[in-house]
Amino acid sequence: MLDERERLGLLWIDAHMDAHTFRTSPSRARHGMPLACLLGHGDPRLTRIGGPKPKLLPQDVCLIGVRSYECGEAALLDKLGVRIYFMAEIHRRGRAAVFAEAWEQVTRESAAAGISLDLDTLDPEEEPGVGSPVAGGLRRNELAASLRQLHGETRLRALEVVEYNPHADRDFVAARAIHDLCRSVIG
Ligand SMILES: [Mn+2]
Repeated sequence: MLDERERLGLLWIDAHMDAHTFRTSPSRARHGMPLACLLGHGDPRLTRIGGPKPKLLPQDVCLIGVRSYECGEAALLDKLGVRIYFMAEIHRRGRAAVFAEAWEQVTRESAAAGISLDLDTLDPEEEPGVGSPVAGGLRRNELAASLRQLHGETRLRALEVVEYNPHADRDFVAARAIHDLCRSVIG
């Protein structure tokens, strides 16, 4: 079990859950497994990277923007009690309320937290150059506004942006969007 000083929170912003194990994944694709691994579930060759303990506790993790998933991974997160904000809830309650509540959850008991941002969270109309586009996502300016809410937040220690595909990008439009999104938090 992780002690308090070791605990890190994670805001997982993604159209997908990425919470499969080899037992549940139809495709067995490793890129659908990182969140399960971070929570200590899956193949030990993956879960033990960086040491034998789980890297994250379920109560320190929130998913935001999910709208495409399979039942095996949903069942794992449900069993663990990980809070998931599906797009439907974001539309119903408002983006600002959801982000504020999720950030409060991931920092409630942890020393610090990070954000993993998958660009496929964004609506493919605005962000077509991702590996697994799913309709019905967040608008770029909405996401930027949410990240701006965290500007100056000292417990935010890391931000990763994943799924940028330079081959699908035209005239650096998506690259500039990523730059702007990062600047809205750390600029
Ligand atoms: Mn994704």
